[in-house]
Amino acid sequence: MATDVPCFKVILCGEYGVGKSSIFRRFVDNSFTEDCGPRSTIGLDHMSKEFTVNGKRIKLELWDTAGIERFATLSASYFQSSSAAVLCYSRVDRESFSMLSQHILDIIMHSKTAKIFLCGNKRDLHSDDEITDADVGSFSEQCDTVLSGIFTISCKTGHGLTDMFHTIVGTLLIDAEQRFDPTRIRPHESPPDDSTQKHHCCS
Ligand SMILES: Nc1nc2c(ncn2[C@@H]2O[C@H](COP(=O)(O)OP(=O)(O)OP(=O)(O)O)[C@@H](O)[C@H]2O)c(=O)[nH]1
Ligand SMILES: [Mg+2]
Repeated sequence: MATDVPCFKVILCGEYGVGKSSIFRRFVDNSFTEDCGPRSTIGLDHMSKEFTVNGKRIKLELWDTAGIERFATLSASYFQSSSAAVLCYSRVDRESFSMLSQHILDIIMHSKTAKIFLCGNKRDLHSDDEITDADVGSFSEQCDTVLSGIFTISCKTGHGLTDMFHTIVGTLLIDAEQRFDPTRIRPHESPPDDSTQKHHCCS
């Protein structure tokens, strides 16, 4: 059945083990698996869900792949027509944090349209070398306007996930409305004729 509900494709990105599939599972059925079985996601998975944001119905289609896929050729189709990328790192894995710039380059290279949202997962865990808010702050300053939002979540406790999905969807909706703002389209206005243009040009 045809539906007028706008749909946004959102992809999960980031190093292996940061919790992309855990975010996906929270999204799908609000579950969490401590032991995910085989270590890495193989291939692709996607699932869509409808939300109501600011009184508007929208569909979010979330895509998951393995962190290792960064090096594989399926990248192009994964990124294709995505509205947003949730770029994940683990708060207790500094390596995953230092790889963020590389992932940002990948996203920008493969998708002209995707807004990038930074997501620090495993907030429930602590380590001596954990990523601090100051680390995140200075990284986002370096990124200038590249990041459209910054979140800290825990897939284990569920902290911050609903808020993250709602904020992402809200941001995408506002962006889409601004780009297709009907008040900026004036269909009944005649284009300036040649004489008008000449008048301006020669005056
Ligand atoms: N304590 C804690 N563990 C988490 C959290 N999120 C994920 N994990 C665990 O981290 C491990 C890796 O999570 P995945 O969701 O498989 O990570 P991934 O990014 O999909 O990994 P790849 O598919 O290999 O790229 C699993 O054992 C999860 O249970 C969290 O918020 N807190
Ligand atoms: Mg995975």
